[in-house]
Amino acid sequence: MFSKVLVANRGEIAVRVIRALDELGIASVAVYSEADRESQHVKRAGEAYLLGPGPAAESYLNVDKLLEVIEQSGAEAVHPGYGFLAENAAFAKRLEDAGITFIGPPASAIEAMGSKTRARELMKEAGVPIVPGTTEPVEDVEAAARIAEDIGYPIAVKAAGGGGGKGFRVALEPDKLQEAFEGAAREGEKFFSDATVYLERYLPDPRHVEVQVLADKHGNVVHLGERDCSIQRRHQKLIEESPAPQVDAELRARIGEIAVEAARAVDYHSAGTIEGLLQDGEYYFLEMNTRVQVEHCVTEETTGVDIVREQILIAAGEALSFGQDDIRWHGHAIECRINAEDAAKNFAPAPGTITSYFEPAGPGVRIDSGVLAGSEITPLYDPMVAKLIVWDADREKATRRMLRALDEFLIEGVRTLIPFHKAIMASEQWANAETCRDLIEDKAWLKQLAQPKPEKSEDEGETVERTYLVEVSGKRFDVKVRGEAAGPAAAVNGAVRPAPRRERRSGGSGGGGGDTLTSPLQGNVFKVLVEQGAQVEEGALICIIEAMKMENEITAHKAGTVAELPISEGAAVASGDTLAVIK
Ligand code: MV4
Repeated sequence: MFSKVLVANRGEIAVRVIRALDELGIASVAVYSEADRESQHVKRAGEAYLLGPGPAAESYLNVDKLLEVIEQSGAEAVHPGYGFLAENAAFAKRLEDAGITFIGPPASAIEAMGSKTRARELMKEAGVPIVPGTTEPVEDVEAAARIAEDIGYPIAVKAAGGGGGKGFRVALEPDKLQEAFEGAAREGEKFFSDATVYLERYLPDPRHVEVQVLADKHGNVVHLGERDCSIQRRHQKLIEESPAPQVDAELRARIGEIAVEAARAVDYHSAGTIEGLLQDGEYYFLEMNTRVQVEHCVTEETTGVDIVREQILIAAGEALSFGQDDIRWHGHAIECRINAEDAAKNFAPAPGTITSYFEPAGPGVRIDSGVLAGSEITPLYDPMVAKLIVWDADREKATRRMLRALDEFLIEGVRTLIPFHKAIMASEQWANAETCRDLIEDKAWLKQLAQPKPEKSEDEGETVERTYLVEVSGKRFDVKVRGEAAGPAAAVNGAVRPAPRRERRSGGSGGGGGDTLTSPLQGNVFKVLVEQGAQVEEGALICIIEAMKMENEITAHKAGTVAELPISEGAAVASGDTLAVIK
């Protein structure tokens, strides 16, 4: 067994891995960026090393610096978490070459599954069902048009280097194919330096169902059942559950076997996930994620298997201590991702400092998070603040428990998806186990989730909400007072009236003062959707800023005329930069 392991990640997953290491009696080494000096993962680890400045390219993705720290610390193995270097075959290979154990699959398996066309080819050979379509790259639009006639419309065009929905376009009919083809190729080139695309039949209303597998280095492979992750927005999963509502024991055994075959086909070891589409009882392989996933927790809750601990034991060469027949599933688990985002404003990132933080607890409640009161949610990284996972005997009870836990969860200072999750959990669509796609796209429905400005708001003239204790004839009432940020409510509180600000710094898609729309984050302008002089409504899409491989929609903070538009596609912007002036 290892005596010291380095965790090459941050946030909740770094804390999760450190917890597993603690329980195994293994010393932990954290790494951090300048933006993460005060982060929980740093404080919880046995020792910690600075990697570099905030941007991931200069810190969490800096392989040379990481190798230096690995040597300096004497760590024998590295856990990559998810994101960052987790599915980087070159990184896994460099560790292998340096005699350091990568707590993950062999570099060859990462590579094989990294190319989606290669993965489809391998799976087809192994007898794993794939979505009907090509396993070879499609040369050009003309070739695509010929092949598409055979597959039949609608057609999904996907980038070979993609995954998770990047470089995914749909052509509903032949005259839309060129646009879809070029869009997918462009995005593939941009994000993966690979313009290769392939075609699939587009399934109109599938469920996203994925199977968790564990494989050791001795040829033992088991599956831990499935998760349903159909509630997504722009390919970002928001809610996951296990078991999948549409999967019974028989189907579970069938798709479990498919997943085990898929893992065997690439000589897999470690934890992995086979993602697929389920439609009308048919299961089709989509891609394999060669890492521990954000949503692994729901499977841990229903099976009792500690997936991260198993990853570490497998990497150390131990054989799995259980077989397929030992796996039993109990009850129902649901996970809600608590992101610092504003659902009422196109899910715009809502970075800031968490001023109050109180986690729910009680029976069947689990929180995986990396923050406390005082933590800063920086626009540099993923906006996930915490994962709220509940378990109960069945789906209906788990839903009530989730609603109760969401009610207990108090996060102040930043806007979060808590109101969004409450609304989904209380919806008829969720109760009927529908994908809720119409709700997530319904601007009017989302608008009613608008949250008052966080208490610390420095924007004048905006509504904030505060809670006061009032006793009337000895009975206690919590009275919520909504008022102007620097108005009477603040005066009652004894707060100092903040100086008016000339410009909003964290604009983006917030409401409020001034004509200037500023960037809430650092990134690159991916698309500009308006022209100078255009009339826009409040909430209209102005541009898309790409940061950390995520596309962030920036919407107009007010209605008016676009008087200035000092941005162009491809240009870099910093947080606070002016994107548009709307008069
Ligand atoms: C598809 C699809 C329909 N047909 N592929 C790809 C990445 C992942 N985020 C979902 N992806 C899809 N691939 C074909 N051939 C539909 C989706 C899809 C989806 C599937 C199930 C549940 C929710 C979804 C949301 C967006 C896209």
